[in-house]
Amino acid sequence: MRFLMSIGAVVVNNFDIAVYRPKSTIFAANFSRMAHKAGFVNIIGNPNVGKSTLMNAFVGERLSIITNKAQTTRHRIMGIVNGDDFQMVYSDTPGILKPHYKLQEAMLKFVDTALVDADIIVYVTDMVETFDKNGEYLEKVRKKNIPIILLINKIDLSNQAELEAKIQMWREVLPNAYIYPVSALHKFNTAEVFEKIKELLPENPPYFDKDELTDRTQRFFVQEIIREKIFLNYKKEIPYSCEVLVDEFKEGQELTRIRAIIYVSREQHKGIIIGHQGAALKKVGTEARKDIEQFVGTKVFLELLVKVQKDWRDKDQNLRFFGYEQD
Ligand SMILES: Nc1nc2c(ncn2[C@@H]2O[C@H](COP(=O)(O)OP(=O)(O)OP(=O)(O)O)[C@@H](O)[C@H]2O)c(=O)[nH]1
Ligand SMILES: [Mg+2]
Repeated sequence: MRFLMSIGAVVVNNFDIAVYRPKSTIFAANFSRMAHKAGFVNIIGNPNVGKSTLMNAFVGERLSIITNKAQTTRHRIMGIVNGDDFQMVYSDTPGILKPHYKLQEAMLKFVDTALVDADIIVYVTDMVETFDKNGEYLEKVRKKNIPIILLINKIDLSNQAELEAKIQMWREVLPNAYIYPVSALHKFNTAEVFEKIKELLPENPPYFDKDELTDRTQRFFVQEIIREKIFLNYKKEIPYSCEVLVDEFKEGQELTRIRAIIYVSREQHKGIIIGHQGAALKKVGTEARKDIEQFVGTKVFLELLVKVQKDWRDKDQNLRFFGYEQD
């Protein structure tokens, strides 16, 4: 099969790729014609490989925030795609890592639950990483008796020979996976993966109302948008020191008033967030407000405050307060 990868009229790359099926087809499907399909399609993988970009591409909405820094996603976020006879419940999850503080432990727990309740696992890797990173999670994936789809993302950064070598390597590592080379950024081959997921969904009644898009609240997405702007505007450890909570959310017909607090884990970080004469915080506020206006569909008045919550990343009580507790 020949795939032409193009963005508009510009051909970015020209790949000649077979879509690899599992060596053993253990998931023979036999659906009655009118059966309803539904399932949890859980996206997992190492940090920064493009999980959130993929989830947004599948769902067709900008639900998860995306930055070029690792560990952007901290929660499990569901994105639901509904059809007359199917419901796909996608979950974006934090990248797999070796935890160094309690926040990271909580992030990893979201991955663990996603591994347990998945009907289909979408394991994401990219053209850069090697399979031995976080090998124990791959072992867990390998042992699952459910369909596994392995996505090799960011193929736009690569070439045919490198890709073929990668596919060969992953066929050895996950012999039962359906392997798809993709570029989530350019939506290359993602529609084909979407169709495959639909085909592999198990027969189930819907888990959520058919008009639901996500399990998260508007407040949550506002917090995430602000966090995204922090990730994009500050360097080094600063974004990792921050958490955002919406403190007030008043919806009006034409104007939504939002007050959010940015919590930092150290006193010194407060000044950096605010910047000289408040310029840095103002920039974050302006960028966030524009996105929030699009999201809520009204004009937005956004007030941002900065507070120190010392070492919040290592305190159970703080983590609960910030919503990192699991059911
Ligand atoms: N070149 C290229 N970049 C991509 C592609 N997909 C995602 N990216 C970029 O990779 C970076 C990380 O993307 P995310 O979707 O945030 O990755 P993630 O796996 O969710 O990362 P964490 O939440 O930190 O675990 C961003 O800068 C994306 O724009 C792709 O297909 N090609
Ligand atoms: Mg992410």
